[in-house]
Amino acid sequence: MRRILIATSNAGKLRDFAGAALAHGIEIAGIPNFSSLPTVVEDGNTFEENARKKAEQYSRHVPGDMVVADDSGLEIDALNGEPGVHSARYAAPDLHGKQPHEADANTDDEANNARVLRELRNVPPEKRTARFVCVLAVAQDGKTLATFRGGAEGIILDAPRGSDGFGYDPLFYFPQIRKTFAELSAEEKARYSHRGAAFRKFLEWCDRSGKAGSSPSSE
Ligand code: ITT
Repeated sequence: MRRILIATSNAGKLRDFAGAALAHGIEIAGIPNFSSLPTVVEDGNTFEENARKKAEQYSRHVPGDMVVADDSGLEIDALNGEPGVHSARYAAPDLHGKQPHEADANTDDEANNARVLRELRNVPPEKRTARFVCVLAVAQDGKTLATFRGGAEGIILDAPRGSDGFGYDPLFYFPQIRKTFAELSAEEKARYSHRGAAFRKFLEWCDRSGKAGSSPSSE
Protein backbone atom coordinates (compact mmCIF):
# COMPACT_ATOMS: atom_id res chain seq x y z
CA MET A 1 0.00 0.00 0.00
CA ARG A 2 1.20 3.49 -0.87
CA ARG A 3 1.97 5.69 2.11
CA ILE A 4 1.94 9.49 2.19
CA LEU A 5 3.67 11.49 4.92
CA ILE A 6 1.61 14.46 6.11
CA ALA A 7 3.18 17.37 7.98
CA THR A 8 0.56 18.95 10.23
CA SER A 9 0.00 19.75 13.87
CA ASN A 10 -3.75 19.79 13.30
CA ALA A 11 -5.50 16.52 14.22
CA GLY A 12 -8.60 17.56 12.24
CA LYS A 13 -6.58 17.92 9.04
CA LEU A 14 -4.94 14.55 9.61
CA ARG A 15 -8.38 12.92 9.97
CA ASP A 16 -9.52 14.62 6.76
CA PHE A 17 -6.47 13.36 4.87
CA ALA A 18 -7.00 9.84 6.20
CA GLY A 19 -10.64 9.99 5.04
CA ALA A 20 -9.64 11.25 1.60
CA ALA A 21 -6.91 8.61 1.26
CA LEU A 22 -9.10 5.69 2.32
CA ALA A 23 -11.08 5.60 -0.92
CA HIS A 24 -7.81 5.29 -2.85
CA GLY A 25 -6.21 2.53 -0.78
CA ILE A 26 -3.57 4.88 0.55
CA GLU A 27 -2.21 5.05 4.07
CA ILE A 28 -1.60 8.41 5.72
CA ALA A 29 1.21 8.79 8.24
CA GLY A 30 2.52 11.69 10.30
CA ILE A 31 6.20 12.63 10.21
CA PRO A 32 8.04 10.72 12.97
CA ASN A 33 8.59 12.91 16.08
CA PHE A 34 6.69 15.75 14.42
CA SER A 35 5.90 17.52 17.69
CA SER A 36 9.59 17.82 18.55
CA LEU A 37 10.53 19.50 15.24
CA PRO A 38 10.99 23.28 15.10
CA THR A 39 7.69 24.90 14.07
CA VAL A 40 7.52 26.67 10.75
CA VAL A 41 6.70 30.38 10.90
CA GLU A 42 3.65 30.88 8.69
CA ASP A 43 4.26 34.46 7.62
CA GLY A 44 3.42 34.15 3.92
CA ASN A 45 0.77 36.34 2.30
CA THR A 46 -0.80 33.47 0.39
CA PHE A 47 -1.90 29.91 1.12
CA GLU A 48 0.59 28.72 -1.47
CA GLU A 49 3.56 30.47 0.13
CA ASN A 50 2.79 28.98 3.53
CA ALA A 51 2.07 25.49 2.19
CA ARG A 52 5.37 25.43 0.30
CA LYS A 53 7.24 26.67 3.33
CA LYS A 54 5.80 23.94 5.57
CA ALA A 55 6.32 21.12 3.06
CA GLU A 56 9.88 22.21 2.27
CA GLN A 57 11.02 22.69 5.86
CA TYR A 58 9.48 19.50 7.20
CA SER A 59 10.71 17.40 4.26
CA ARG A 60 14.30 18.13 5.31
CA HIS A 61 13.69 15.97 8.39
CA VAL A 62 12.83 12.87 6.33
CA PRO A 63 15.46 12.71 3.55
CA GLY A 64 14.25 11.06 0.37
CA ASP A 65 10.57 10.95 1.40
CA MET A 66 7.81 13.01 -0.19
CA VAL A 67 6.07 15.21 2.36
CA VAL A 68 2.65 16.81 1.96
CA ALA A 69 1.58 19.92 3.88
CA ASP A 70 -1.42 22.15 3.44
CA ASP A 71 -2.22 25.72 4.20
CA SER A 72 -5.91 26.34 4.32
CA GLY A 73 -8.56 28.69 5.59
CA LEU A 74 -11.89 30.38 5.23
CA GLU A 75 -12.42 33.36 2.91
CA ILE A 76 -15.57 35.33 3.77
CA ASP A 77 -16.71 37.73 1.04
CA ALA A 78 -18.34 40.26 3.40
CA LEU A 79 -15.00 40.48 5.29
CA ASN A 80 -12.94 41.03 2.13
CA GLY A 81 -11.60 37.50 2.22
CA GLU A 82 -10.72 37.44 5.91
CA PRO A 83 -9.80 35.42 7.93
CA GLY A 84 -8.02 33.83 4.92
CA VAL A 85 -4.40 32.96 5.67
CA HIS A 86 -5.03 34.11 9.24
CA SER A 87 -7.79 31.57 9.87
CA ALA A 88 -5.89 29.66 12.58
CA ARG A 89 -5.24 32.87 14.57
CA TYR A 90 -8.31 34.95 13.87
CA ALA A 91 -9.22 35.45 17.54
CA ALA A 92 -5.74 36.72 18.50
CA PRO A 93 -7.03 40.30 19.10
CA ASP A 94 -9.64 38.90 21.53
CA LEU A 95 -7.32 36.49 23.36
CA HIS A 96 -3.87 38.11 23.18
CA GLY A 97 -4.47 41.71 22.14
CA LYS A 98 -2.42 41.11 18.98
CA GLN A 99 -3.38 41.16 15.33
CA PRO A 100 -3.56 37.67 13.76
CA HIS A 101 -0.45 38.26 11.61
CA GLU A 102 1.56 39.20 14.74
CA ALA A 103 0.35 36.31 16.90
CA ASP A 104 2.83 33.55 17.69
CA ALA A 105 0.28 30.83 18.40
CA ASN A 106 -2.98 29.52 16.99
CA THR A 107 -6.18 30.52 18.77
CA ASP A 108 -8.83 27.95 19.64
CA ASP A 109 -11.68 27.05 17.31
CA GLU A 110 -14.40 28.33 19.63
CA ALA A 111 -12.84 31.78 19.90
CA ASN A 112 -12.22 31.94 16.14
CA ASN A 113 -15.85 31.02 15.43
CA ALA A 114 -17.07 33.57 17.96
CA ARG A 115 -15.13 36.31 16.20
CA VAL A 116 -16.56 35.32 12.80
CA LEU A 117 -20.10 35.48 14.20
CA ARG A 118 -19.40 38.87 15.77
CA GLU A 119 -17.92 40.34 12.59
CA LEU A 120 -20.93 39.12 10.59
CA ARG A 121 -23.65 40.01 13.08
CA ASN A 122 -25.33 42.61 10.87
CA VAL A 123 -24.74 40.82 7.58
CA PRO A 124 -27.87 39.29 5.98
CA PRO A 125 -27.91 35.64 4.81
CA GLU A 126 -27.53 36.44 1.09
CA LYS A 127 -24.28 38.31 1.79
CA ARG A 128 -22.72 35.61 3.99
CA THR A 129 -21.05 33.75 1.12
CA ALA A 130 -17.67 32.17 1.80
CA ARG A 131 -15.28 29.50 0.65
CA PHE A 132 -12.83 27.13 2.22
CA VAL A 133 -9.52 27.02 0.37
CA CYS A 134 -6.79 24.41 0.67
CA VAL A 135 -3.43 24.63 -1.04
CA LEU A 136 -1.47 21.44 -0.73
CA ALA A 137 2.27 21.38 -1.38
CA VAL A 138 4.39 18.28 -1.90
CA ALA A 139 8.11 18.54 -1.26
CA GLN A 140 11.14 16.31 -1.15
CA ASP A 141 14.52 17.14 0.41
CA GLY A 142 13.59 20.79 0.91
CA LYS A 143 12.23 21.44 -2.61
CA THR A 144 8.60 21.84 -3.65
CA LEU A 145 7.68 19.44 -6.44
CA ALA A 146 4.12 20.70 -7.02
CA THR A 147 1.15 22.49 -5.44
CA PHE A 148 -2.59 21.82 -5.77
CA ARG A 149 -5.57 24.00 -4.88
CA GLY A 150 -9.04 22.92 -3.81
CA GLY A 151 -12.07 24.99 -2.82
CA ALA A 152 -15.58 24.58 -1.43
CA GLU A 153 -18.28 27.28 -1.67
CA GLY A 154 -20.75 27.81 1.17
CA ILE A 155 -22.58 30.20 3.47
CA ILE A 156 -21.76 31.24 7.03
CA LEU A 157 -24.63 30.51 9.41
CA ASP A 158 -25.50 32.72 12.38
CA ALA A 159 -25.06 29.86 14.88
CA PRO A 160 -22.99 26.66 14.90
CA ARG A 161 -24.54 23.38 13.70
CA GLY A 162 -23.15 19.84 14.00
CA SER A 163 -20.56 18.24 16.22
CA ASP A 164 -18.08 16.59 13.85
CA GLY A 165 -15.18 18.23 12.06
CA PHE A 166 -12.96 21.00 13.38
CA GLY A 167 -12.21 24.69 12.97
CA TYR A 168 -14.98 26.62 11.21
CA ASP A 169 -16.87 23.48 10.12
CA PRO A 170 -19.96 24.10 12.33
CA LEU A 171 -20.52 27.55 10.78
CA PHE A 172 -19.94 26.51 7.16
CA TYR A 173 -23.21 25.52 5.46
CA PHE A 174 -22.79 23.64 2.21
CA PRO A 175 -26.00 24.15 0.17
CA GLN A 176 -25.31 21.30 -2.25
CA ILE A 177 -26.22 18.72 0.41
CA ARG A 178 -27.88 21.05 2.92
CA LYS A 179 -25.46 20.29 5.75
CA THR A 180 -22.73 22.13 7.56
CA PHE A 181 -19.25 20.66 7.26
CA ALA A 182 -19.61 19.58 10.93
CA GLU A 183 -22.54 17.36 9.89
CA LEU A 184 -20.61 15.41 7.26
CA SER A 185 -19.32 11.85 7.53
CA ALA A 186 -15.60 11.38 6.86
CA GLU A 187 -16.49 10.08 3.41
CA GLU A 188 -18.67 13.13 2.63
CA LYS A 189 -16.04 15.55 3.88
CA ALA A 190 -13.51 13.86 1.57
CA ARG A 191 -15.91 14.10 -1.36
CA TYR A 192 -17.02 17.72 -0.98
CA SER A 193 -14.27 19.55 0.87
CA HIS A 194 -11.47 21.83 -0.30
CA ARG A 195 -8.94 19.39 1.22
CA GLY A 196 -10.49 16.39 -0.54
CA ALA A 197 -10.40 18.29 -3.87
CA ALA A 198 -6.74 19.29 -3.48
CA PHE A 199 -5.83 15.76 -2.39
CA ARG A 200 -7.48 14.24 -5.49
CA LYS A 201 -5.43 16.58 -7.71
CA PHE A 202 -2.32 15.49 -5.85
CA LEU A 203 -3.14 11.80 -6.43
CA GLU A 204 -3.70 12.43 -10.16
CA TRP A 205 -0.28 14.07 -10.25
CA CYS A 206 1.24 11.06 -8.43
CA ASP A 207 -0.22 8.74 -11.07
CA ARG A 208 0.85 10.95 -14.00
CA SER A 209 4.37 11.51 -12.74
CA GLY A 210 4.93 7.99 -11.44
CA LYS A 211 5.45 9.30 -7.90
CA ALA A 212 4.13 6.72 -5.52
CA GLY A 213 4.83 7.93 -2.01
CA SER A 214 6.95 5.79 0.26
CA SER A 215 6.43 2.14 0.99
CA PRO A 216 5.89 1.20 4.65
CA SER A 217 8.42 -1.59 4.23
CA SER A 218 11.17 0.97 3.45
CA GLU A 219 11.34 1.94 7.14
P1 ITT B 1 -0.70 23.05 10.44
O1 ITT B 1 -0.15 24.36 9.93
O2 ITT B 1 0.18 22.41 11.45
O3 ITT B 1 -1.10 22.13 9.34
P2 ITT B 1 -2.89 24.75 11.32
O4 ITT B 1 -4.19 24.49 12.01
O5 ITT B 1 -2.01 25.82 11.91
O6 ITT B 1 -2.09 23.36 11.23
P3 ITT B 1 -3.29 26.36 8.96
O7 ITT B 1 -2.23 27.33 9.32
O8 ITT B 1 -3.38 25.88 7.53
O9 ITT B 1 -3.18 25.02 9.82
O10 ITT B 1 -4.68 26.97 9.40
C1 ITT B 1 -5.84 26.49 8.88
C2 ITT B 1 -7.02 26.97 9.72
O11 ITT B 1 -8.13 27.17 8.83
C3 ITT B 1 -7.45 25.88 10.69
O12 ITT B 1 -6.82 26.05 11.95
C4 ITT B 1 -8.96 26.08 10.75
O13 ITT B 1 -9.27 27.10 11.65
C5 ITT B 1 -9.28 26.56 9.33
N1 ITT B 1 -9.60 25.41 8.47
C6 ITT B 1 -8.85 24.89 7.45
N2 ITT B 1 -9.45 23.82 6.91
C7 ITT B 1 -10.57 23.63 7.60
C8 ITT B 1 -11.61 22.68 7.53
O14 ITT B 1 -11.58 21.66 6.69
N3 ITT B 1 -12.61 22.80 8.39
C9 ITT B 1 -12.67 23.80 9.28
N4 ITT B 1 -11.73 24.72 9.43
C10 ITT B 1 -10.69 24.66 8.58
